[in-house]
Amino acid sequence: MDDLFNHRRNLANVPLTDPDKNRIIGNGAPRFELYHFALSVCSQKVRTCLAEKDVSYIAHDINIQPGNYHPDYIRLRLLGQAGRSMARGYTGRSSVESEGFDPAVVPTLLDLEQAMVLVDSVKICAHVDAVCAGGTKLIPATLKQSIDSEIAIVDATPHVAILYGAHPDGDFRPERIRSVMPGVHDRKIAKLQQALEQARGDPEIEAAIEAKISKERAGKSHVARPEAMRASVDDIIDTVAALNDRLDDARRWVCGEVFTMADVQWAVSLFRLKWIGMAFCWTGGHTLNTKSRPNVERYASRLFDRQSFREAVIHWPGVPRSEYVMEHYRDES
Ligand SMILES: N[C@@H](CCC(=O)N[C@@H](CS)C(=O)NCC(=O)O)C(=O)O
Repeated sequence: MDDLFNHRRNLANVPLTDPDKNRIIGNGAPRFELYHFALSVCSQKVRTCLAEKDVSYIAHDINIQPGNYHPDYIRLRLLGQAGRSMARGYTGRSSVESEGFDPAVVPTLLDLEQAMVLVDSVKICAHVDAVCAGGTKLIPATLKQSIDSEIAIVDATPHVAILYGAHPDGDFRPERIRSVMPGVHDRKIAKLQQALEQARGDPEIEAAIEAKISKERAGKSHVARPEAMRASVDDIIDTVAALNDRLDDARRWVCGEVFTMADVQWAVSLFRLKWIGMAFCWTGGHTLNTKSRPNVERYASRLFDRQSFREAVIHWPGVPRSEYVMEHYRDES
């Protein structure tokens, strides 16, 4: 396994030479290598987790838009598939647990000490917390059950649907997203078809790319169906309302007095909602949701002030700003 790990890692890293996008984060010898994308929510969860743990890692910011499917990256990622079935359908969610394994996404984490390839931000974050003694203990055994239950809720939130698709009764997404998303699935499929032609003769990569094409076709159909998009947005509004009911003044963080992995995941999720124009889930005053959710509002502002989150998301180079989050950049000189 170590030979295969090293071989695939070396090949995947050949094109990753731009020093601004391929750099070491933190001090000391890096224990991990992370393939990620600045704007990707799942990458943001992992970066925030790594910042909380205060570990050093090699970060490769790979451009996944509109689909930079380098076969050597896919080959490396496939080492982390671990028997999971490939994702072929689309519900607007990206949970590996419910949707399956996608060979052409970020994040992927390498544990260089264990020669291990990890896919799925949920599993990656749990692994990092388990093997790194330093920094914040993010999954203390006494809170594991409630942390897992919060993480499952965030993991099942249809973040992907609201990025790629417009609400049929009014597109609230930032202007930059509204202008680039039309036709995105067709552009991804075209790129994948090119990659498929290049991969002919390598059945492992062919199967992976064919599965990804099926998923993108299903994605195209989801965002084109008004009832599917309405359901995705309603699902998120309900999820935030339920979070509001679980939070109260006595709880600083979602599982109690200590900051945990559940807060890492909620920070990223709630910031994405705000970034995309869905802060109305807790501020109310919108035709899609009139009710305010004050517990979520207070909780979100605590999360967005967290140092790890500011470093890994708000001020991470390459995370585009949307008109909805400009207040978080006011302190810049
Ligand atoms: N649940 C998976 C999701 C991975 C995923 O869907 N990543 C997205 C970004 S958040 C991606 O790379 N999308 C690019 C594409 O599908 O082409 C995880 O947490 O690792």
